[in-house]
Amino acid sequence: MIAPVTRASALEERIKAQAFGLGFDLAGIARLGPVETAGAFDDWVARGYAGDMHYLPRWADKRRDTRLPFPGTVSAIVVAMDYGGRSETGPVARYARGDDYHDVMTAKLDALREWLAAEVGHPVRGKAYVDTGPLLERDLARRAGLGWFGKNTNLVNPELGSFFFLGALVVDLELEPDAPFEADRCGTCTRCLEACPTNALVEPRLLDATRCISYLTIELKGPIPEGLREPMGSLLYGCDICQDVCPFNVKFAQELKEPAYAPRAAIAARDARQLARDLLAMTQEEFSRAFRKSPMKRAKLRGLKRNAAVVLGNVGTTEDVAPLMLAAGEDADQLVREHAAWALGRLADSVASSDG
Ligand code: B12
Ligand code: SF4
Ligand code: SF4
Repeated sequence: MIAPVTRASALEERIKAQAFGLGFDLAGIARLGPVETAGAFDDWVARGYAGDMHYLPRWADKRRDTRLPFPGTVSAIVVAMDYGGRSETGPVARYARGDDYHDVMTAKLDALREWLAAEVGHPVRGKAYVDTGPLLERDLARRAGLGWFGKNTNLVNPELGSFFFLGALVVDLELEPDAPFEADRCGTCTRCLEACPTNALVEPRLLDATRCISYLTIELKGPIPEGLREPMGSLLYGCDICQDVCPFNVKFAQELKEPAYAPRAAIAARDARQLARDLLAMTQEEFSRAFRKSPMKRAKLRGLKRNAAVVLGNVGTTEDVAPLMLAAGEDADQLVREHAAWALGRLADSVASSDG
C-alpha cells in the first residue's frame, strides 16, 4: 500500500503543475481553519481605517475561520497571478489596465476544480474566491507559503515581488499543506512608508485606507478630502507607488505575459492629461463600451470624472481650462462640478504664481 503522504504529495505536485499550466505564477496549499490574523483585521476596522468600505466588516465571523465561507471545505489551493510590474507607471494602476482579474482568475480556478475532479475520479465540492467573499487572502497566501506581509501591507514573494493578484480554490479534499512563510524579509527597509504621498502607511503593515490613493480613487463614492487632492498628483485610478519603490519589485518585477491584462485602447498610450480630458467628456454609453469588462467600472463614470478633475487641477495647463469650465458649469453631477471648480482654482493659482 502507498503511504498517504506519498500519495498526497504526488497529488499536490500535480495540482501545482496544473495551476502553472493554467497561467498562475505561484501556487501553494493551506489547511483551512481559524485565522491567526483575524485580530489585526478587527483592530483595523475598529480604528476606522476601512472608511466607507462597509462590505468589509460584514460576515466578520466567517472571516475568523476559513472553513466557514463554504462549509465542508478543508483545504485551499492558493494561487498568485502576475500582472506585469515591469510595465511603465502611469495614471492607471497596472492591475486595472486590462480585463477584470476577478473574471480571469475565477475562470482559471473553476477550470482547476474541474481538472481536479477528473484527476481524483469523483466530484470535488468547493469554490473559487478572488476578492469575492469573506476570505483574508493575504493571510491565506502567507499560510500557503507564497510570501510575507510587507510593510506596505502587500504580500511579497522573495522571487516575484508583489505585483500579482491572489486567489483561492477551497475544496473538500484533505491536501498536504505547504509550510507557511515565516520570515520577515523587509528587514530594516522602510522605503514604502517614506514614499507614500499621503502618509497612508501610518506604521509598518498598518494602512489607513481613508488616506490611501487607491481607496480615494476607487472605493470612495463622495468627495475626495481637499487636503488629499494635491498629493494624488497624476494618479487617476489606483496607486502603485509603495510597490514601485520596493526592492523586491525593483529586482523581480516581470514583463506582462497575460494578454487579458494588456491595457485597453481607451488607456493605452494616453498620458494622464489626455486620459483625464477623455473621461471628463465621456458619455455613459461611451464609457460602458470603452470599459466593458474593466475593473475601472467599479468607480463608475462619475467617480472617474471626479478623479479626472483632480488630476487636471494638479498637472493640467491652460489648455485644460476650457474642459474643466464645461464640467464645472454643466456636468449633471454636483460631485463632478465641485471637483472641476476646485481644479480651476488650482490652475488659476499656478498660472498666477508662474506669472508672478
Ligand atoms: C479592502 C482591500 C483594499 C483596500 C485596503 C487595503 C489594505 N491594505 O487593507 C484598498 C482599497 C486601499 C486596497 C488597495 C490596494 N489593493 Co486591495 N484589497 C482589499 C481586499 C478586498 C481586502 C483586504 C483587507 O481585508 N484589508 C484589511 C487588512 C487588515 O487586511 P490585509 O491588508 O489583508 O492584512 C492582513 C495581513 O497583512 C495581516 N496583518 C496586518 N497587519 C498585521 C500586523 C501584524 C503584526 C501581523 C502579524 C499581521 C498583520 O493581517 C491582515 C488580516 O489577515 C483584498 C482582497 C481580500 N479579500 O483579501 C484586496 C487585495 C489585498 N488588494 C490587492 C491589490 C492588488 C491592491 C492594490 C495594489 C491596488 C492598486 N494598485 O491600487 C492596492 C494596494 C494598497 C496597499 N498598500 O495595500 C491584492 C493584493 C495582492 C498582494 N500582492 O498583496 C488583493 C489581495 C486582491 C487580490 N485578490 O489580488 N485594497
Ligand atoms: S497605494 Fe499609494 S497611497 Fe496607498 S499606501 Fe501605497 S503609496 Fe500610499
Ligand atoms: S519597500 Fe521595503 S519595507 Fe516596504 S514592503 Fe518592500 S521590502 Fe518591505
